[in-house]
Amino acid sequence: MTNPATHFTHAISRRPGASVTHGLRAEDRGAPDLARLRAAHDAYVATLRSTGAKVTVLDALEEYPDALFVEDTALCLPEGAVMMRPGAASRMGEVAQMRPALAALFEDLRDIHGPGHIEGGDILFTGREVLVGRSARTDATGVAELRAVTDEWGHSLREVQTPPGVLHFKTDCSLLDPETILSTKLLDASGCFEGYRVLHLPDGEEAAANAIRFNDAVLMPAGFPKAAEMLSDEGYDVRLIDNRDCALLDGGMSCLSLRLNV
Ligand code: CIR
Repeated sequence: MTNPATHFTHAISRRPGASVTHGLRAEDRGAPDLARLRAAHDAYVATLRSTGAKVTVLDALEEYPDALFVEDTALCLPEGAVMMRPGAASRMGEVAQMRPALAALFEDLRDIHGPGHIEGGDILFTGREVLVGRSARTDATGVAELRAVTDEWGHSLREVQTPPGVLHFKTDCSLLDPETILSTKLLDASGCFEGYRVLHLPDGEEAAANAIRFNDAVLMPAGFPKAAEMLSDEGYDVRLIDNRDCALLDGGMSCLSLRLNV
């Protein structure tokens, strides 16, 4: 049997709108190049499809500049999906826009009602547990509301801490296989990955931490040669995606899709 944390029948992504140039960013390093970002997004979707998965690409949402970062709107588990409640006020409305797509696929669809907040970028499902990093976007109340659902579904949820100044937990880590995590040294130093094999990003290439294992491929941002070589040497099928423009908006490989089995 394949592991539902690494192997997927489907993914959902959303075409970037022209308004993506106004997306949220912690630090302004310039606006993304729309044409180049769209080309990179097309390549990302094609790479997901090349693994045999069905990928649904939803229409752009101009009123939500960050809507291409669909991962933050929901958590998909084998038992069902949970609609999130983003901590970024400008992103709250993205959840209702995603709901119909998931309602068509999942019989059991839950909602985080609040008052807490939680974003999908702070959640790493490893197959053996659900790790949730508290962050500026994800608070204790939001985590507690998710825990009620994951308890019911029989998953153990462990609350950990996203390092200060890091947008999301998964900005700094990825699951490479059910036993192996790719992590920055900074995040791993918190001890949150005890019991896993951890591969550290080479110094200076921490920005490659947000990768995804998707079926037999590992998608990672181009431009980090030492990290790519390390993963290839470990036997992973590394596929490089141009992430220059999404990186200006603090986005990476995981943010651009919801990955699921139905
Ligand atoms: C934001 O600040 O919400 C977006 N500009 C980036 C979201 C990245 N999402 C993710 O890491 N899951």
